[in-house]
This record gives sequence, structure tokens and C-alpha cells, in this order.
Amino acid sequence: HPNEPVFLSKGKKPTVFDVPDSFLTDRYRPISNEVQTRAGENVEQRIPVREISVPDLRIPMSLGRNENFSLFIPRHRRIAGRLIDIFMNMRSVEDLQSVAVYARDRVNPVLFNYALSVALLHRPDTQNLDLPAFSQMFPERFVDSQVFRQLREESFVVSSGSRMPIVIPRDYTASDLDPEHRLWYFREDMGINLHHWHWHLVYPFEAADRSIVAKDRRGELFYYMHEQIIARYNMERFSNNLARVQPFNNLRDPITEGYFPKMDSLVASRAWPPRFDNTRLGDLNREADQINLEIGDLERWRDRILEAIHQKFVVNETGQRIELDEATGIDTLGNMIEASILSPNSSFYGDLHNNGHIFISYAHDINSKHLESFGVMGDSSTAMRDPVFYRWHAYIDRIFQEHKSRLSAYTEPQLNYSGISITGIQVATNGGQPNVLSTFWQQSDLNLSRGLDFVPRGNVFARFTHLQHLPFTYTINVQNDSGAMRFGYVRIFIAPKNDERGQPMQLREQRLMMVELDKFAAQLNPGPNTLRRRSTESSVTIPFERTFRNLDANRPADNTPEGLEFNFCGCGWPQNMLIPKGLPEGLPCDLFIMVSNYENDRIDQQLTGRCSDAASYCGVKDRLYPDRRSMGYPFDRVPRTGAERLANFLTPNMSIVDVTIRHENRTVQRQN
Ligand code: CUO
Repeated sequence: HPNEPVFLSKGKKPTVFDVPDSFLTDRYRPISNEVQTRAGENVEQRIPVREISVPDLRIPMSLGRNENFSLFIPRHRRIAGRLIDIFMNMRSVEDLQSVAVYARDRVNPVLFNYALSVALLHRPDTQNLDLPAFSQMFPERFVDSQVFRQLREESFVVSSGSRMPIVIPRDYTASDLDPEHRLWYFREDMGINLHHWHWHLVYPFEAADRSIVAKDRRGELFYYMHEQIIARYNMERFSNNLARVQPFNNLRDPITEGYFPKMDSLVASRAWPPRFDNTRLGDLNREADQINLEIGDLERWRDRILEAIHQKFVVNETGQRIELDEATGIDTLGNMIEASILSPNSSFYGDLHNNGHIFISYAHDINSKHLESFGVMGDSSTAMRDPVFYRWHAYIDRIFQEHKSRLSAYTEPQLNYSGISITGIQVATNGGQPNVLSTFWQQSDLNLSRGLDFVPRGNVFARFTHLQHLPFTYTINVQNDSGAMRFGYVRIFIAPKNDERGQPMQLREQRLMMVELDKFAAQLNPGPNTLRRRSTESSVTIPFERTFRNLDANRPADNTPEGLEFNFCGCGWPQNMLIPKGLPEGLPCDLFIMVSNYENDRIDQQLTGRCSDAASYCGVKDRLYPDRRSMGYPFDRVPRTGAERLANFLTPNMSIVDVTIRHENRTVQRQN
């Protein structure tokens, strides 16, 4: 934040740097001693920075300090790429620190934060450096702007120790007149938005250094992680008596759903622009952003992509065919549709998904007539707040499914694990009824002081309400009749049983709503085995404490996995959102478990100390995706003939159980 010292150390108190004169912004040179003295009050630890030759920041500084920064805008991406390059090319951590101090004083704060985060994540010598949580540095991207005035009042009137948390109203962005508003707790969940921001930080689609982008199966993971968001969102819609989200498949249609974010950008000192109901996209002509695009461009790219899918090959820049086969087709398409720099032919297939974000985020001011910046769809930390995000991604997913539906169905022998059968499944909360899951509301406090630039300083807490569930345990009985010890990969999914009309779903529909809950390897001894697994161990989530880590600004940063590798470890679905809200009368679901042959599925690599606990959605840092199967297996393809219903799909190594998700409309206070 503009007035917040940079943290590169693990000091307890705000840190200030002894900045050599030559690095001070010229403007402040005459009063530099005074500024340093003032800033140095109450500082326990000083970190001297090494003198280096002044870096060329002309490109990074071409973005104004109080402009909004968006990775979806190609010009901003190029600017970020330059700054990342500067940070990456520093020879040592000391030099990086010097250049970071120098840059922070000059470049746009959001750009600075992003570029430094990417550099810390990818430099081999900065793996153990920590940055404060993104939500603490830019709290205005996550909460109601009205809260800030109250926080300011509180911090002026009351001394640090005895301040009361400011309660963020439960649902402040709209009224119940808007049916979409029922989903506020999902779209505006801080953990979900943080996960999405971290995911795109870990998997950038462009960088000067190609190796930063070219991570294992990143195109496929782009498809799968977002497919899961849509599956989860649809299950939440069913939990609120709403139909599945309608893909935004006609770009000339008005967008029915408006959205008024009620947030201010502190960087830009402007409100995030709203979008009115029934806004249409328009051809974009925004000189300052160097954006000049027509809706027709999007339509052409879409048609070429669909044609490639139907032909089962894409044509690369030199005119060669690349097959869209079972193994790598989805990865190629992911990179091509997103698009990332790994796209085989970006001039022909374009940049569909990213530009969808741009068109939607500028729909309120297509030609900059009103000098308005982009809406929440223009940034990965805010996009998921807007109902249109799901309409857009449901459409993107539909294109991916065009490809998936052309692959041959998995046959029974391909799915089976001979000798292994599941003989029983039970899911239970502590002391609760078997196969009933329970959700409710919880209030938690988050310290926002780091992102606020007013004095007096000290902790100021916001209290926000989020969904929570009782932790539960899976008990799985697996019979091993193979006569030898085996290893299984246990894959757990959940989906609603019935469609919007209350009719049992066909598997070809239901598979698109299958939400991955967990995946783990298990040893299977000959004879009967009982596997127990806790919901908190899920391979899609990170612990609540990590989502909201460092709640106390005075707590020293630590060396635990929570403290280290924040960039990567911050990626993961928030544990409090593992299961959907359900209904007061109970949402009937199918819980599905498959034990596949781990010997076939495993990837041999060392994972210890690697931050792999949300690997299903985030992969593992600097490692291969830890599953040889297609992401979403066994539901990534259309089921074979004869398996119209989930019950007919099952081979002996699979089983299902009826699970009900009940929501209780009560609120509990979280004990920190
Ligand atoms: Cu994550 Cu569209 O890719 O927001």
C-alpha cells in the first residue's frame, strides 16, 4: 500500500528501510531527513539496503500510480512483464530488495505487489520469503467500502487494544428483490476470491520468461479448476432454489444480471463501477488502454475454436496440425481458449476468455466516454463477486465440453480395478446422524490495519459472516481380493441427485455437477480394509487459518507452512466452502467414491514440504500434477452407453451413498 512499509523481513514491528539519498523520490529529497525521522518513530528494526545502479523503470512507471491495474489488459500485462523481468534478473536477494524498495516508491501499488509476488514465487533464492496476505494489503477489494469509514472512526477514538470489530453487514450488495443475491455468500466470500487471485498468480498466462507460464498441464488445470467453480456454483444455486446458471452464449444478448459492487478502490480513489441490469456488450474503443476490439472478433475466435474441436485438430502458426487427442487435447485447448502464451496459434484462435473478461468489465463505458475504469470482472481478485462471471465461465466450459464429449467413453475394464471392491461408505459429523452434513453461518474477524493508511495505527478488525459446516469423516470399507497388498487412489465427489424439477438426473447432466471433495492414496491389505478420512484433509482445500492467516499484524511471521511460500500455499479452495450450503429441509445428494489403481495413476516425485494440500485445484509447486488421469476423472467424459444413471455407471471399485446437506440458519462466532 502507498503508505505502508514493504515487508521483506520477518520483523514484528513495521519496518523502515535506510534508503540511500540517491534512491529517494526527488520530490522528497529536501525533506528526506525529516521524512525518515518521522517514518522511523516506533520502529524496532531497520534494514539497510544495498546501493545499486538505478533500474530503468520507464515502462513500469508508464502506468499511473493511481490507475487501476488489470492483467486482462494486454498493455498492463506487458508493463507487468517488464517489472517482473527486472525483479527476476537481480543477482541476489539483497539487490532484489534494493530494487524493490526503489520501485515501490514509484510504481503503481497493485502492479508492484503483483510483480514482486510473481518474482518471489519463481526465484529459487526467495522461496522462503513471506509477504502479508493479499486481503490485508488490499482489503478494499474484499469488503464493503462503508466499513472503512467506521474502521477509521474506531481507530481514532479507541486505543489499539480495546477496539471493537466493525461488523460487515451480512449481505450488503443487493436486496432480496434480486434472486441472484441469494448467492452473495459464495460470490463475495473472501476465501473464494483469494483462492482465485492466488490461482491466477501461480498460473499467469503471460510472462517474458516462458518457464513461468509453461507449468505442467496448466491449460488443462485452467479448464478443470474453473469447471469445478461452475459445478460448485450450480450446487449452491440448487441450495437456493435457483436453476443452473445460463451460459452467456450469445454475446449480443443483454446481460440480465446487474451488479453493484459497493467497493472503493483505494489505489484509484474511485468506486468500482457497477453494471446495470440488461447491459449489452459493445465494440470497445478505449485509446488510453490501447484496446480496440469488436464483438465480432470474439465471435470469429469462438467459431475457429469450435471448428478445431469438431475437426479434432488445431493448426499452429506454421500451418502444422496438432491433434486434439485424449491425452493432451484439453491442455492445448485450455491454453488456446484462455489464452496463454502457450497457445499454438494466438493470431488465429485469438484470446477468447481473457477478452470476455475485458468486454464485460467495460460494458458500462465501452469507449471511455465517461472516463470510467473496468468493473470487477477486470481483476482476478474481484471477478467472482459478479453473477456474470459464472455465466461467462459456464460458456467457456461449454466449449471445453464440446471437446470432451467427442472423446470415447471410458469402458468398464478401463474403470474397474480388479480384485478391489467398495463394500460400504459412511459419512458422519461428530455425534450427528450418519450421512447428513450440516451447514450454518459463522462470523470471523480479520485484521485490516495493514491495508489502511491512516493513523493512529494498530489493529482494526472487521467482522464478516461466511458459510461454515460441521467437520465430518468418511469411513470407507474396501475389500481386497487380489491376494496381495495393493494401492488405491480414492476419488470422492458429490453432486445433487435431482434436477431443478426434482427429477433424478441423467448422468450426462449430473457429471457436469460432480464436485471433487477429496483424492488420496491408500494402502489396501489383502482382505477387508477400513479407510477413515477427515473432511479437513481434503485435497481441494486449504485450512481456514491459511485463508485468513496472519490475522494479527503483530504476530511474528513464522516458519510453518502457513508462513512460508504464501504465494503458492495461498492457492486452495477455502475449507469453510468445501460443501455447498444445502437446504433447510435438506439437499439430497449422491456421494460417489472410486478406488482406482494407484500404480497406474501415480506420478513418482518427491512431495514433502511442497505445499500440496490443495493439489487437485492448484497442482504442486515446481512438480508435476500428482495424478496421471485426466482431471475430473472418471466424470470428465460422457458416460458409456448403458450408464444413463450414476447407479449403472458403477464398477465394483466404485460406490455411492445418499447424503443430505442441511442448512441451519444460525450464526456462531468463531473463536480465534
Ligand atoms: Cu479465473 Cu476467467 O479465469 O477468471
